Amino acid sequence: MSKTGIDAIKEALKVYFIMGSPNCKNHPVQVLKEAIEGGITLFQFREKGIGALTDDKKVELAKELQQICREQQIPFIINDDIGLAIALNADGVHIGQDDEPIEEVRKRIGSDKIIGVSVHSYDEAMTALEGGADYFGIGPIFPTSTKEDAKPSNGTKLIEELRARGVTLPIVGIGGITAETAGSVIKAGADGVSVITAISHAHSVTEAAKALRKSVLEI
Ligand code: 3NM
Repeated sequence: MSKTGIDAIKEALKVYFIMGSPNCKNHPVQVLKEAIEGGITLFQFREKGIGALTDDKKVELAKELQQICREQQIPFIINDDIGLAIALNADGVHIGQDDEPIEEVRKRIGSDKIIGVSVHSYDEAMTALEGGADYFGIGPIFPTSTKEDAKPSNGTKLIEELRARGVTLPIVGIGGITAETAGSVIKAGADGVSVITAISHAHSVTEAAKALRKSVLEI
């Protein structure tokens, strides 16, 4: 997918699944296929944590997952690794506050790609906006044990603040979100929810994705 405007991005953020091999109980290819069957709308490859693949093995897995996304017309975004995103012609990247400045990332990947930025304050959001971000990732909304260096959870406060101050850029909430809590994140002003565990560790990945989708769409 090439970037086709704010509405397409808002649509894609609705049921945003993130994973890498350390998050999966079965093979990531199988997990991704089942998640797509359940109705995810965007996929982010995030190969991080204990046992994460590196070098050629990481590239190989990224290619396999990208191919599945292409076949199913699901946008494929890469976490942090801008070089890999460029090499694979991914649909975009997601970066944090410790990564390369967004202006540099934009120059490298081009204007037609999606850039998501994790922000934790109004000021960080404004900097990302000025640098050309396509969406904000805001979290952790709830406590999470998936990201080792996650900040303390802050609920939906920042999402509400940004919307109250007139910010219209697409927002996705992240961190400890489940099908039970997804609705509250959307009600607070997010366009979608981003999850790892709620889908990747589910007994049925397909059913978990379906349940999350239902919670988001019924708001
Ligand atoms: N980023 P789960 S929280 C990747 O707060 C990530 O920016 C976060 O995983 C942030 O759905 C997080 O298993 C982990 O809680 C999300």
